[in-house]
Amino acid sequence: MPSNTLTLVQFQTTEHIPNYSPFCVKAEVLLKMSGLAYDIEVLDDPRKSKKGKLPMVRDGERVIADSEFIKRYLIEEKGADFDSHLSDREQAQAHAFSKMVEERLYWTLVYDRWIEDDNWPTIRDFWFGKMPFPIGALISRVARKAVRKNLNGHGIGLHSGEEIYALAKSDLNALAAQLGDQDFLFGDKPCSADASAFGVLVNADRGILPSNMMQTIKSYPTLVAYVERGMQRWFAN
Ligand SMILES: N[C@@H](CCC(=O)N[C@@H](CS)C(=O)NCC(=O)O)C(=O)O
Repeated sequence: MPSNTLTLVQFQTTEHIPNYSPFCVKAEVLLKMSGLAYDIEVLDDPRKSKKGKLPMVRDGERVIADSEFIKRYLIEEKGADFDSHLSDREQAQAHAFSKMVEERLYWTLVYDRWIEDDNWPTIRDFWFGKMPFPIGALISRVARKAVRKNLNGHGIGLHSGEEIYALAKSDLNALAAQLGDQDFLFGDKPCSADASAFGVLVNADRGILPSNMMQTIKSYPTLVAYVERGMQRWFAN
């Protein structure tokens, strides 16, 4: 029986990384930033969630699906304040940065993990390896096909790997330039855009799932330090 009214429903956590889903990390960071108490429930099949994806938050009878609506819910219904220390212009820039990270950089990571042939066997074994043969092999093939379709629907999957990594680099360049010598994207205090950026960057920097981005991000010492700062601040225990 959960002891807190708020429950974050997300994929299995691991010792290597807060969550292999950047959006689940984002939601958990927002919860931590809000100071509200919450429980965690693991759901490994996102099809069972309200919108077919994770994360999701449960508050008593209410179910809020999607990290952006979770953010809104925390602000509007729970009094959380993530961005009021930013000027209107900074809030607009923070919004643009979080959308760049979620709507573009995230998809380069998805490509990297699921489509890049060198990485796929590790990813396949990690997600589907525990399923009995031939079910795991079959489901992994169907899942990869669905991811490929999603990437093509987004448009990014129509590019070559080289082009996709170039797009990723331009997003990483923008993040590194915005960060400069600050602790967080807009100064010494984190805002909601940091929850989005940290979610993707910690996935690019850490964990046992290989990705091309993992190599790339090492050439951005400020981003690596940013990930470490976020880990210390939000996931030290
Ligand atoms: N817009 C959603 C995106 C969530 C999302 O894409 N979640 C992925 C994991 S990172 C998921 O659940 N994928 C499962 C699927 O598509 O089957 C949010 O902000 O929460």
